Amino acid sequence: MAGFKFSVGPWNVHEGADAFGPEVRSPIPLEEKLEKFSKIGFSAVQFHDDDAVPDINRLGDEEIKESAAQIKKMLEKYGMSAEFVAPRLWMDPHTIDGGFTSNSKEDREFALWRAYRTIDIANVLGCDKIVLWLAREGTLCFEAKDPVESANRLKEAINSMLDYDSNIKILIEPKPNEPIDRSFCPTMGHVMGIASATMDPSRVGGLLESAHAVLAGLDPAYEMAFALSFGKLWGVHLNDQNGLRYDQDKAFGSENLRQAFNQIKVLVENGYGKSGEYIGLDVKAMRTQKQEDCYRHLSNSIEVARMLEEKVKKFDYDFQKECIEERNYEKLEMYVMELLLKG
Ligand code: XUL
Ligand code: MN
Repeated sequence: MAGFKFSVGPWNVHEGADAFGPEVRSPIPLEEKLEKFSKIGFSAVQFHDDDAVPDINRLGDEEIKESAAQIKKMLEKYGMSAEFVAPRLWMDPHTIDGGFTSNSKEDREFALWRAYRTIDIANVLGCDKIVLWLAREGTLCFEAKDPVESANRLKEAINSMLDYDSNIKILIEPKPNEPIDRSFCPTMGHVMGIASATMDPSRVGGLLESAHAVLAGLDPAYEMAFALSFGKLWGVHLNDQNGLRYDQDKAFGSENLRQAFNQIKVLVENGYGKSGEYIGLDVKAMRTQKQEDCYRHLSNSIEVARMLEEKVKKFDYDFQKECIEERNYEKLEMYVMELLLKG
């Protein structure tokens, strides 16, 4: 059977509110989600700091660790691990103008405080990966922030985190837009550039989300491959996206099967997972989905990833070589179509 280990975030089972309409499903307690996740086949959970410690802003540093210890026990009960913790630097009144690149010194300090607490939580949960989705580190109005200073602020914030804890690894999850108009770190190339400029490049890498790459007009498989070539693909968020729209987080493979196949192909061919990396999903159920079947997008995505892994195993590398020698890429392309379409 499939060799990949899968992870998921509690936010992937959500209430279905969107920018134009209210919630359509009722909230599910974290423990119930964890139990269901383990039954579906997930072995790890991705957390935001306040997924693990809901009242984080109101608690002292030690209380935050005590609260995280409860989650650790809950994970153990269901035989699950924590994959990463990510500071949620986009919901708070202090992060209206961004976190690490906010124009307000006080808000930048708040962002770092949350980043340090995120590291504390990760330590309690027993994981060394900190994910930075830099949600509002960009602008709605180009002239509102100095872009050079902003890139420097990002590097400084990452250095402060690396300095705070000598074990943690930082995975930047690039996204070109939404909720901001333009991001300071939109692609995996930017992530590699920032990583190389930090005080310890060996501890800064990337997490590639398929939909974010599509939003940047790029191929997710090539974005993954680029990070792999630096030995820095430490996480993925598989999902799908219908072109340049809002961030859709559709079930993996549901829009572009060939693109999904090539993501799995790149991961399999490069031994992704051999150092303990998870196949993370970041998928959301459609707003129309009823409460009673609100985990189906997750089991569907795992199923598609596994089926595509089987297709990758069937890939005929001798035939590929023959086509390449003949420079007959039409023949190669049809072979891929047949592989995907025939049983
Ligand atoms: C947002 C997104 C986040 C990150 C974690 O687009 O993908 O859920 O994955 O903060
Ligand atoms: Mn994501």
